[in-house]
Amino acid sequence: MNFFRRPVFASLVLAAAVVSAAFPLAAADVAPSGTNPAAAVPLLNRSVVLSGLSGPWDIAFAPDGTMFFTEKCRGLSARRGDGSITRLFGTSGSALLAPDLVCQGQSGVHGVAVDPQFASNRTLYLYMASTLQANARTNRVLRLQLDEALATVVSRTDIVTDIVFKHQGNAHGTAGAHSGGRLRFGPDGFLYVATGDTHSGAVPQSPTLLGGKVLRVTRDGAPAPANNAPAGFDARIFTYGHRNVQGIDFRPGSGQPFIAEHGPNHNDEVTRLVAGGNGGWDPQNRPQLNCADGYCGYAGNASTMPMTDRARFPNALRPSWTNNGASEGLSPLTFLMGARWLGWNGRLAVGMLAGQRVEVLALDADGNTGSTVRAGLPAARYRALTQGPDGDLYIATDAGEIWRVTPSAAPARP
Ligand SMILES: [Ca+2]
Repeated sequence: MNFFRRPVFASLVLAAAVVSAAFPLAAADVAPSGTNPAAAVPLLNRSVVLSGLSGPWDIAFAPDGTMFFTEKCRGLSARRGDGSITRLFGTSGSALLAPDLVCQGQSGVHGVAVDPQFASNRTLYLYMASTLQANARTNRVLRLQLDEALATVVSRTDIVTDIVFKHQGNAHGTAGAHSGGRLRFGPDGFLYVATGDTHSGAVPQSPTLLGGKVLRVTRDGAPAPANNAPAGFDARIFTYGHRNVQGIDFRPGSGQPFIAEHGPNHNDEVTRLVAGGNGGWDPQNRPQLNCADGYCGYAGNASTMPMTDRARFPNALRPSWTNNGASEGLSPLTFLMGARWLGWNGRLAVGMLAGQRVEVLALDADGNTGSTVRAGLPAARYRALTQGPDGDLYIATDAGEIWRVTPSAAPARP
C-alpha cells in the first residue's frame, strides 16, 4: 500500500539555488542502445538549495512543499516555497527553545517526520538527545504541533523518552556515539524509529533496552499493533539486533521497511524488515575476543563478529545487500518514485558517509538486490535523502548543504 506518500505538486520555486550543473553518468552506467527506454538511467541535474548549514541531518516535507530540516546542534527549521526560513525549535533564536538539547559527539537533533495528517494537524516528530531524564541523558522522540502559519511550535509532547544514549567515551569512541535517529511514517500509518547500539555490547539483543532496534509506535508513542516482538520484549520493538540504523524507507507496493546500517570495520548492510525479526548483530564480549569495555563491535572480522550472525541466530533477517565487505558509512536510504526517474522508478537509493556516494539498488520481487549503479553525483558525505512532493530528490550533506536533484531523460540522439 502506498496511499499517502509523496503526492505530486507543482514544482517548487527554489530561488536560492546558487549552483546548477548536470552530472551525466559514466558510460558504463548508461543503458545500452536498443534497450527499453523505460529502463533508462536518468540524467541528474543538481542545484544547491541551502548552504552554510550546521550539520544538517534530516529533511521532511509538508504537502504544500514546505521543507523541514534539522541541524544536529541547532534544531528544526522550516523553509517555505518563497525561500524564507523560520527556526522553529532548538537553540537560541528558535521559536520554541529546547534547553534540554544535548549536542555531543554524533548525537543531537536527528530525524524529522511529518505526520500523515499534517495538512489538518500541523504535527511533526523529532528525534533528539535530551537531558530531561532524571539521572541520565536519553534519546527521545518528540511530537511538535505547529501553528497554522508554520511560524512557531504551540506544543511539545515527548512520546518516547527512554532510548539509550552513550554517556561516556570509551575505548571505542566518544560519548554520544551510535544514536541511530531516523524517523519515518510507514504506509501503515505508524511511526518507525531507528536506533543505535551506543557502543554497548548488551544493547542490540536486549529485550528491554531500546538501542539497536527499530521501534514502531503510534502518534502517542504507544506500541503499534502486531509488532510481533518475542515474549518478554518491550512491545514497542519491531525488530532488534541492529548496529546503528540511520536509514529507513518503505518499498512501493509492498510497504515493506528497508533499513541501512553502518558496518564496523566490514560489511555495511541494507536489510528488509519483518515484524519481530532479529538483525543478528550481537557485539557482547566473548572470551576469544576479550573486548575492551565489554563491546566487541570492532574486535573481530566478518567471520568472528558478523553484522548478521547466522551461527548464533539461524533465523536472523538476511540482508538485501552488503557492500562487498566494506564499511563505508551507510546512512540514509529512500525509494525513488515516479516516472521521471525512468528506469530508477522504484529503486532504492542509498547514501554513504565515508563512501561519499549514492548507490542505486535494483531489487527483485523478494527484496534481494540484483544490481547496483553509482548515481552521477559529486563526492560528499551523504546524510539525508528525501524525495519531495515535487518528485525531486533532496539531499543533505555533512558539508552543510541541501541539494535538489531533478531527473530527466537523456536528450535524443541526432
Ligand atoms: Ca544484520
